[in-house]
Amino acid sequence: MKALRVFGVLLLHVALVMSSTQICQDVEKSGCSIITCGAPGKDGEKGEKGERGIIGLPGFPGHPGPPGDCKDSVCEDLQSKLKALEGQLKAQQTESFFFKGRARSSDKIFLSDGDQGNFNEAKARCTNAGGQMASPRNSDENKAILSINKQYGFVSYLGINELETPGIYRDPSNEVISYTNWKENEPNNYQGIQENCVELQNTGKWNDIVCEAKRLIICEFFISRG
Ligand code: MMA
Ligand code: CA
Repeated sequence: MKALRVFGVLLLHVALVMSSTQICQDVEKSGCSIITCGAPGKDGEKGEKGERGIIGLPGFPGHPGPPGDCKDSVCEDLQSKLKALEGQLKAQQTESFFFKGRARSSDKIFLSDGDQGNFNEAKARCTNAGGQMASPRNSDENKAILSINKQYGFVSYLGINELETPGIYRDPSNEVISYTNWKENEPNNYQGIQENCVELQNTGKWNDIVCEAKRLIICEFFISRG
C-alpha cells in the first residue's frame, strides 16, 4: 500500500517535469522569455536593415562670414554701427507706415504720409487717392487733423479756400463752410496779397496763405457706416 503511494507520487513528479519541459519549448518557439529555462543559447544571426529614421534637429549656426572691405577697427566699428542703424531705420519706417498720420472723427478718417506740397499738389494727391483735402466741419474734426500735424511736426493744408469767390470760403465739394476756427486777425490777405488757401497752424487755429506755399498734405476719406 505504501509502495503504491510512493509510486504514485513518483509518477506525478515525472508528469510534471514532462509538462514543464513542454511549456518551455512552446515559450521558446513563440520568442517569449518570461520563464527562464536553463542557460541562454548563442546569439542569433544579424537581422535585416531597419527603416529610415525621422529627420534630426537642425545643426548649430555656422561661423561668421569673412569681414567686409574694412582695413581697420574704426571702419569695422562704423560698419557694424551702420548695420544696426539700418535695421532700426527699417523697423521705424515700418512702424511709422502703420501708426503715423492717421486720425479718426465720426464718419471721416484723415490720412497723411508726411509729404508736403502746394495746394494743387495736395488736391491732386488726395483726389487721386479717392479722397479730398482735409476740411473740418466741426471742432472734433479740427482736433483730429491737428493731431496729424503734431505727429509729423508740420503745419498742414486744409481743403477750404476762396479760389472761386474771393471772400467766401468753400470746402472741396464747393459748399460754403459754416464752421470756422480763424486765428485772431485772420483771414487777412496779408499786405494786400490774395491768400486764397488755408493752413491749420499747430495751435489749431486757421490762417489764410498763398496757394503756392508748401504745407503738410492731409486727406480725408468718408467711412460708410453699415
Ligand atoms: C505771415 C503769413 C500770413 C499771416 C501773417 C500773420 C508774414 O505773413 O502767414 O498769412 O497772415 O503771417 O502775421
Ligand atoms: Ca493770412
